[in-house]
Order: sequence, then C-alpha cells, then structure tokens
Amino acid sequence: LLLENDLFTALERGELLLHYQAKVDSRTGELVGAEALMRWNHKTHGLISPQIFIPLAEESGLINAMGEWAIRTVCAQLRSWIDEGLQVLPIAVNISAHQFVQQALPQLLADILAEFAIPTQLIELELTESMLMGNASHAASTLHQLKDMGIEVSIDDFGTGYSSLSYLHQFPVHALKIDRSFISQINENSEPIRLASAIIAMAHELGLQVIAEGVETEVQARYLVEHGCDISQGFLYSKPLPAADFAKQLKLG
Ligand code: G
Ligand code: G
Ligand code: MN
Ligand code: NA
Repeated sequence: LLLENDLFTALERGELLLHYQAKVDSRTGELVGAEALMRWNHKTHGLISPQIFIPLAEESGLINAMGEWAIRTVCAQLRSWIDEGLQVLPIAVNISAHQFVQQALPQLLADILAEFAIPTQLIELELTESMLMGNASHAASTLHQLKDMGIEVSIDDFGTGYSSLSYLHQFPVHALKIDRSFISQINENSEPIRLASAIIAMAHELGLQVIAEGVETEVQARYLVEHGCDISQGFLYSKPLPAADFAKQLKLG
C-alpha cells in the first residue's frame, strides 16, 4: 500500500535505475550484449525488485511512463558510452503486457532513438509469449513494424506461456530465451530433462536464435554448448550490474 503511493513519485524523484546483465556467446564466452533490468532504490526500503513493483505499476497505469523511462535511459546511456569512445553492444529492454498493448512502441522507439542518435540495431526488446498470443493481429503488425525498423525482438521466459507453435512461426521474432526453470533442471546428478535441448532444436528449425537465461553452473554451460545454444546469460557469467560496473567490460573503440 505504501509502495503503491510511493511509486507515483519514484519516477520524478529519480529513484528508478537500470542494472545491466551481460549476454555472452555460449561457445566463446565473449560479451555480445546485455539486458537492462529495472530497480527501484526506495528511500527507506532500499533496492526493490521489479517482481514487486512492475505488477503495481501495471495496476496503477504507471507502467507506460516507467517503460518509456527505461527505453530513454538505455538510449541516453548508450549515447554517453559512445561519446566516451566505448564499443557499445545491443541492449535488450523488457516490455510489459500493458505497455505492449497501450503504447505505440514502434513510434516511441523511433522518436527516442532519433533523440539520442542511436542506431536501431543497438536496442532490442524482450516480450513474452502471452503478449503475442493475447492479441495476435496487434502483435503481428507491431512485430513487422519493429522488424522493418531493424529492431530485434526476443520471446522471454520461453516455454512457460501458452504458445502456439503455428502462431510463433508467423511472428517475425529474432530469438527465443529459454526460461531459467528449464536451465535449472540441468545438473550432473540427474539425467537432464531434455526440454532445453528440444527448445534449442525447435528454435533453430524455425530459424531463430536461442538465448539461455539463468545459467549458473559449468555443467549447464557445457550442456548448452553441446546442444548448440547461441547465447547465454546468468550468474555464471555476471550478475545484473550498475551501469558503471557493466561498462568496464566494454572495449575502447
Ligand atoms: O532482474 P530481476 O530478477 O529483478 O527481474 C524480475 C522480473 O522483472 C523479470 O521478469 C524481468 O523481466 C522484469 N523486469 C525487469 N526490468 C523490467 C523492465 O524494465 N520492464 C518490465 N516490464 N519488466 C522488467
Ligand atoms: O524474466 P526475465 O528474464 O526478464 O528476468 C530476468 C531475471 O532473472 C532477473 O530477475 C535477473 O536478476 C534474474 N537472473 C539473471 N540471471 C540469473 C541466474 O543465473 N540465476 C537466477 N536465479 N536468476 C537470474
Ligand atoms: Mn527478460
Ligand atoms: Na525471463
């Protein structure tokens, strides 16, 4: 209750921030990009997880302003890294269900990218299956516009929603992110449930890239390489980090 009221002023007070988590080439471990993850630095409660405040933001309608803030903050960050002479990499932003329905994302992105003179390839979006299946015609038209602009879209938490493979095939998405519940099942003690490898094979069959999330152990990393996973993300490589700490991994141009 207290949080819900505070959220309205959190944006104005500058209490929201983004952490950046590395995405690496599964085979080589080379940094290939990052995911921006929102945090709320509350004046008395400290760092609050988006799992708590994103649902509040969706209920209160504040999610559109917060989502726009996230896109603008990533673009401003990329601009300052570029100006510092760093070799920047694509940054993925999470989009919530309400935001996907309510905001004209292609136009919003075009405006913000232009404002900061950021090449479209440097921003990626993460959407969930249920957002696409919920309103397939809106989703298809939005995804086609984003693709035409050169903005890549990944399906987040893949395997946990109610996806229809025939729909999935029609949506111009670039990658599937295997949900971390499938990755956590891979361990040396048990015969791994083959869902992760099945998802990798299916995604490749559909011409999609595969990203594993929540990679925590060497056993998982090896399994993913053996099964042809393209990109990995997780605590094994890096936690989500404040911008300045993440930037230490970027090479000088
Ligand atoms: O990083 P973390 O464990 O705190 O993220 C928890 C959840 O919050 C994840 O499902 C993630 O996708 C979501 N999330 C993180 N940042 C954002 C954001 O900027 N916008 C939206 N809509 N969701 C986010
Ligand atoms: O739903 P989404 O994929 O956007 O959420 C990302 C969430 O996963 C964030 O909350 C992030 O902090 C968390 N996360 C990232 N890497 C790992 C990991 O290796 N293990 C676990 N348990 N969580 C992770
Ligand atoms: Mn995500
Ligand atoms: Na996820």
